[in-house]
Amino acid sequence: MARRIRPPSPLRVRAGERLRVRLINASAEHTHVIRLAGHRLSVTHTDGNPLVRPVEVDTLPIAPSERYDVLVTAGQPGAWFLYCAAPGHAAAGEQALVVYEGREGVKPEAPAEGVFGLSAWQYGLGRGRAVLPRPSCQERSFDLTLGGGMMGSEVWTINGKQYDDRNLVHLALMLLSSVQFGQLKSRTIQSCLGNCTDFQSIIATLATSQLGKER
Ligand SMILES: [Cu+2]
Repeated sequence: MARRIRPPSPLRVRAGERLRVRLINASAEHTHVIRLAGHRLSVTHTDGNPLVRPVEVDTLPIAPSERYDVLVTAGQPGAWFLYCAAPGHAAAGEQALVVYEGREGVKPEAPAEGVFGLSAWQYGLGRGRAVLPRPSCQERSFDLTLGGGMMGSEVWTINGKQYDDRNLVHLALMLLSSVQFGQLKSRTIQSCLGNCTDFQSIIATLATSQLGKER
């Protein structure tokens, strides 16, 4: 923790309400372990993508840049801390008081460090829900062999070929599209583009379709 932060004003809730809480870890390097004392967190979305079904946990570790949506049922009238259970974090200010209407005078339990005995979110617990339409055309597979970087060279290649800046934009679109059209495997992108015969035409076609033009 670089410095102590000032806790925000108490969050007011009403008994029986269902709250949607959107959490973003905007730090560069800390995983924060979020907990609302006395309540379970029902994880519904990861990075904005819906899960097949919500996952109920006591704590939610959030890595840098991750986003989560959770639902909380306000069924424990009182005053509770929403806080980070990572050692030292709540004491450094990562805490907000959640107060039920009519329970303003209640003294909350102090935030407890650690997650011993508590269930924690982990990636294996959730499965993403398909939100995009299934491809209507024939599936094809393309093997893309990546080179460079950790492979020992500063020259980044795909199937031994370099791409200029313009193509990098197309490549980014293609990687986005690969999520839409199939599964991005370690070195294989499955695509449904029936007329593509080589990598260059995949990029061009996907870029076109991503931009909403007729293909
Ligand atoms: Cu933290």
